[in-house]
Amino acid sequence: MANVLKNNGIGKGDRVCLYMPMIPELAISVLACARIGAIHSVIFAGFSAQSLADRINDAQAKMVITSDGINRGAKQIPAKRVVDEALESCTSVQTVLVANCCGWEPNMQQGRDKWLNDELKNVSSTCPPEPMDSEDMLFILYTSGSTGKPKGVVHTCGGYMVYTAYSFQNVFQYNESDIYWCTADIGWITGHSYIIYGPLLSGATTLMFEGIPTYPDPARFWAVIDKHGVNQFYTAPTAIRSLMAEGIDHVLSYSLDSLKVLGSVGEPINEEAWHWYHTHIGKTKCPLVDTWWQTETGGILISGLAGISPLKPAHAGQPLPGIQPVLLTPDGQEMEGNNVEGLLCIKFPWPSMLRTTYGDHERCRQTYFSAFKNYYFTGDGAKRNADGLYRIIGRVDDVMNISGHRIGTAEVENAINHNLKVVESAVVGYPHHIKGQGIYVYVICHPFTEDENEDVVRDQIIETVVHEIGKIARPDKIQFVRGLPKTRSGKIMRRILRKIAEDDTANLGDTSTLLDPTVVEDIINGKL
Ligand code: 7RM
Repeated sequence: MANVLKNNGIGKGDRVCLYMPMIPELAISVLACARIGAIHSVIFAGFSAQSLADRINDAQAKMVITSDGINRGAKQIPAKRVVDEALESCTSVQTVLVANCCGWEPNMQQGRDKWLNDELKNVSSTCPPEPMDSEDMLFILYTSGSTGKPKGVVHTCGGYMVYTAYSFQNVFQYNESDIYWCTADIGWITGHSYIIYGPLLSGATTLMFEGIPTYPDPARFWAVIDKHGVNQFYTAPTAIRSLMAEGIDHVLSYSLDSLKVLGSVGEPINEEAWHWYHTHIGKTKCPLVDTWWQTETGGILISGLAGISPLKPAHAGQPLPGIQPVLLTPDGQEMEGNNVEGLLCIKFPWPSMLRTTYGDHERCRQTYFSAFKNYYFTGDGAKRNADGLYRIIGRVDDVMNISGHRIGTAEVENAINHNLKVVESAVVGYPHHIKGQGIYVYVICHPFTEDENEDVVRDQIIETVVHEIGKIARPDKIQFVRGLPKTRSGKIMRRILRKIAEDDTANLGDTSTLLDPTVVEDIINGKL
């Protein structure tokens, strides 16, 4: 595969975007890039053509690797068609390699598009690895922040690989010949660090799953665990909650005897889900590690070590050896002692910290290193309990966590505002029993025409968001309002909108500074 990349003009430092399902060719493409020093940027295949194009253009990628289609449960998604649409607005891409996944015959543009299988026939099976400096770029991964434009988080070769291997081995206590399974998609950081790099650098057997948890039935995870004798199982709270809702019967036909360690990642795990996971999947004998980290941190920073650390439901626990978290007050004072809550920052660098945001170093400095001088600011709030264990509360910025996926409220607002019916919108997260958070939209529209009503326009707005960002950003609730709560300087007061979406209207706080306090009452009355 590395030779295929080289044959198609890819060399050290070139960017290659991967837009693919969870097939072996995806992991192979990642490793092929690493071998020749090309910088991979995996784009989650649930993103729309528009989001894909934005990322390809930001990275100025020379190549895209994709597949004809994607199997998603019983459905099939035309990946190559999405790439074709994206490339209408990308000039940097010279070659598209297409893996055969569904046996389709997609449009193949002469001179640009090539079947991966054909290319693999024409190359030698040896390819010397490219010598790399430890600080050379390994990959870019786009992630959402509080602005409308996702950032290309950059990780480098040396530190990232050292830290993902170190954290993998220590957190999961992997032993030789164990079978380890992380259910994440490689389109997110968890898949990069804990399906590919951490396990493979450790010589581990890492299981890769192309399916979805509910197909052909909600027992699929448990069937795969029994079938392959999985020893370490690493998944997200949202998956646990949705399988928990399907009932215990799906679990009972499987022994799950092979399991030794359970892991959780992506969002706070609520106590109910924690106990269900620990009791019914781990049969109370498996340590459960709640791993806190971020795209930017590259690897797990706060977590128990399986079988070594004490277990406490809904607590990520202690920092890994070498990591120094602190809790700060809003004015930047370190909070001493235990039983305190504050803004989670990291005091000293660690091997896999992000090095820059691609093409905009100043943005990296501003976002992560300027809120508090000499600290890395995570964007999360956390508590340190009486025993010194950390409990992550959640984001303190305008970033939502929808089923463990990071999405900025500004991104969704930008997408909604593309709909010509929309005058203005405001987006907030609200507690959702399965997804962790759901997307709540307040929208002001132009007057409806005769054949329009709220249901029709609501569907159109959803379609706009799916088109602009992808299905992961599909709004859960859309409320039509006549005005938004704004300060005299014109700023939307999201705090108020968040409280209304959370049904916490008893504590709206001070609304006297609003331009028009009566809109708040109207919004409460129209609450969905
Ligand atoms: C790995 C990943 C990062 C954000 C982070 C948190 C939240 C992640 C946990 C968690 C509570 C956890 N990277 N988060 N893990 N919150 N407990 N164990 O998810 O860049 O996509 O998201 O996710 O808010 O800042 S990410």
